[in-house]
Amino acid sequence: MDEWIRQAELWGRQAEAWIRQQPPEQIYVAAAVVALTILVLVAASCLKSSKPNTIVLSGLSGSGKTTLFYQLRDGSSHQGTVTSMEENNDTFVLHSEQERIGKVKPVHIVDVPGHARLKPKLDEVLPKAAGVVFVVDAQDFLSSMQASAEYLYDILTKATVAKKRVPMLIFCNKTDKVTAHSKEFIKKQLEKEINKLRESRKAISSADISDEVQLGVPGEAFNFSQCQNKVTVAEGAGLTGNVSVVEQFIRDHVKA
Ligand SMILES: Nc1nc2c(ncn2[C@@H]2O[C@H](COP(=O)(O)OP(=O)(O)O)[C@@H](O)[C@H]2O)c(=O)[nH]1
Ligand SMILES: [Mg+2]
Repeated sequence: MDEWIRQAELWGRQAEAWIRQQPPEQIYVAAAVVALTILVLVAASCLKSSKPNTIVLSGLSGSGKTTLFYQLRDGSSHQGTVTSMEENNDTFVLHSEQERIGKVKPVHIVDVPGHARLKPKLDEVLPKAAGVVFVVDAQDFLSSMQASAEYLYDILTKATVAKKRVPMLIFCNKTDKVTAHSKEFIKKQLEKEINKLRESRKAISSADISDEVQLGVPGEAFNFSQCQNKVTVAEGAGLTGNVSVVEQFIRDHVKA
């Protein structure tokens, strides 16, 4: 033990003598390089950890959010779950990527129940969102169209979504049913409904308007390409596992 300490002391003295021999500029440059490297590494790790990895599942209740959540996580639909009031909130590696070799970044997915009294929850999760999946029941579309468009309008006019350009995927679900409407039809109808909402909300006295962002181009019929954030429409079925468009959307916006 004593010997070790003596050896260490010897090395310490040798190192000190060596440093004294070096021109001082060289020491300063070396110290500056070390300091700079540490700074860059710290900054890089800060940037990395602040990148959001949260995907928000939204949409009316009954549209299929919970089914989609389980399908993404477990690769099965957990049949028998009733339309729920509780939210699902979990961080996991997508089921479809569990077999992939190498590192896969886990995704944080929040399923926000569509019940009106739970909607404040959205304001809490949207600022952290890397993307929003808006689930629409394509089979029972017509009866829920108006309510669905209103909910969608509320999300698209949020500053946390529009200004931060949070990408959105409108997922036309339940297309395993032959009577389901096509995504082209759903897109057109939702645009029409949002156009109507825009007009009617303009008519309300400005004091009552809670919209944070004006949607679309004044004087032009609304369509999703006018949104500041990117809005895409795709179809699939959570129940039968046809969710690859959702998985792709997640991977595009939560970098592995
Ligand atoms: N045919 C069909 N039914 C589905 C699909 N996804 C969900 N459902 C059904 O729709 C109902 C509501 O689903 P759920 O996930 O609870 O909706 P949530 O209220 O949005 O969470 C359940 O009976 C599901 O089995 C689908 O892709 N196809
Ligand atoms: Mg649910």
